[in-house]
Amino acid sequence: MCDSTIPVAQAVRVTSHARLTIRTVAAVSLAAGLLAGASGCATDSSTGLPAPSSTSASATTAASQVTVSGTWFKAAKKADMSAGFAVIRNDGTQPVVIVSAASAVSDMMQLHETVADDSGTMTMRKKEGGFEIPAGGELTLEPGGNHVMFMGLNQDVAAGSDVPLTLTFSDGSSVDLSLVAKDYTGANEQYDDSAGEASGDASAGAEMDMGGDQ
Ligand SMILES: [Cu+2]
Repeated sequence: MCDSTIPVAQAVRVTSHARLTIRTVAAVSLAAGLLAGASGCATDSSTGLPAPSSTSASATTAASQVTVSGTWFKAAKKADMSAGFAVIRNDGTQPVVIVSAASAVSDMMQLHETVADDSGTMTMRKKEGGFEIPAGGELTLEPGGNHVMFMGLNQDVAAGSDVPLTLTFSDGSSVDLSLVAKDYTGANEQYDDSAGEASGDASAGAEMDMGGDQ
């Protein structure tokens, strides 16, 4: 009997600010098998890994390596842009990359970075390649920095309400978050859509009507 402890990423901890669940993702059993093989440890289960809690070794997905805290959302009106923020820590031994975001309150979502343009104006733009978080590292999404952009709300989001947000990683795994909406003013960055021209979604600019519905 082999009882060596494979340093499996810890199960995701849930903070007071984040309700977070992990979607079970297929194809983890293969990775788990490789892990078990690498350890040189004969096992008698299908995965060879200590079962985290429920189903087989979801601990090998990017989503299961991260701990999310401090989630919040800038309260805004329907048709306005807004943004979501959090601190995402990678507890795993491999880098993880967030490649996309989705939410029920906005049909168009982007991962944004904020940079200074030639005149010193802070400008936000699509982060090419997504957000990479190194092993043991932390990504802070905050006003004036990296953030998840909601390009146009399809409903009012008042302070105090919860906003669902799903972040998907490059391996296809994802985390479902709940962001509490807060009133916030500041970080009025410009949006520079020209930076995204290589990505092929030039239509984003045409839909960036901030003038309301009159
Ligand atoms: Cu933005």
